[in-house]
Amino acid sequence: METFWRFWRNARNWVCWPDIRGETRFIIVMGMTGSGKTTFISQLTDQKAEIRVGHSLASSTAETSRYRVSGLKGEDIYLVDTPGFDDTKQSDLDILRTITDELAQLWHFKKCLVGVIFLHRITDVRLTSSAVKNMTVLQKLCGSENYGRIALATTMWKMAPGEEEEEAAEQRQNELEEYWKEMFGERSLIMRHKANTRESALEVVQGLRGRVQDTDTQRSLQIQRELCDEERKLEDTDAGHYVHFGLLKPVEQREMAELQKKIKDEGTRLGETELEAKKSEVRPGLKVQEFAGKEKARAGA
Ligand SMILES: Nc1nc2c(ncn2[C@@H]2O[C@H](COP(=O)(O)OP(=O)(O)OP(=O)(O)O)[C@@H](O)[C@H]2O)c(=O)[nH]1
Ligand SMILES: [Mg+2]
Repeated sequence: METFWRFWRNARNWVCWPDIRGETRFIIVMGMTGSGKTTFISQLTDQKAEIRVGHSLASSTAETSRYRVSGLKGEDIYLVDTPGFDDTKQSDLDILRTITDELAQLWHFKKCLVGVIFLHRITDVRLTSSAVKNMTVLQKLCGSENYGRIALATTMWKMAPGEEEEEAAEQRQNELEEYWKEMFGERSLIMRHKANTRESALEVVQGLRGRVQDTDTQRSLQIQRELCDEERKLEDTDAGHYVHFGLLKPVEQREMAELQKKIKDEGTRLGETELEAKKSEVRPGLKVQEFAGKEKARAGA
């Protein structure tokens, strides 16, 4: 029922928004909380009054919102702001649901999705588990066939002033690029959003727009295929499975993965029963995760 109401709310949102014509293109902006997603979008849109950059320690963006890139000739591009995982106010599952709802809507209403811009702070001196989680979810949402529709860009270069800091930041960028190339197989666009200006942000948007063919935009992302075409529940998608079960012990994760593979390979009812049994076995772990998320939200409220 909840899913129905969420879907209806979003559907009404599309219908009641006359600005969005059939040829409008969309780009999703993702990244860790505080990576500068909203700031990046605010540099490109005239909808300044609606947009809220977060200057406090708490996560800022809780919902997805669409903003039109201003000043583009002959083309309508909307950027979709999203919350980042490891938010201080919501659980990862809620965030995933928010993002996947938007992606499902785009596919359902046949909107043209160019791809995803993923932002990462160059000032982060370690690749934290949170950063890895955000990138892994990105992989699983898109699917390897769509890695060419991803732009990976670093932000916050201005916070590394001075020759030494700049050099250290360049060194991190090189390491990060190696890591990204391993994860995304050299197909994604890698950029520096260095100047933190409209021009620099526009370069990233146009860089991605320029390399994605219209035929590519007609292909579903992995999560769109899983949710809309295969009608899977979120927890049974690759990304959902990762966020749901990512915190389980490795042995439990392996058992779950083996059972899922068995179902896929053999399509057996037995495999499904076993999977359900395994899910109830690990459910207490999931409950702890959900509870922790809700507690976090309560503390932030
Ligand atoms: N120096 C510098 N500061 C930035 C940059 N991008 C964002 N900031 C600052 O970083 C803080 C967080 O920026 P946001 O744009 O709200 O980050 P976000 O990714 O949208 O964060 P959530 O909504 O919480 O997920 C704000 O104080 C921004 O002014 C950048 O490129 N350079
Ligand atoms: Mg934000």
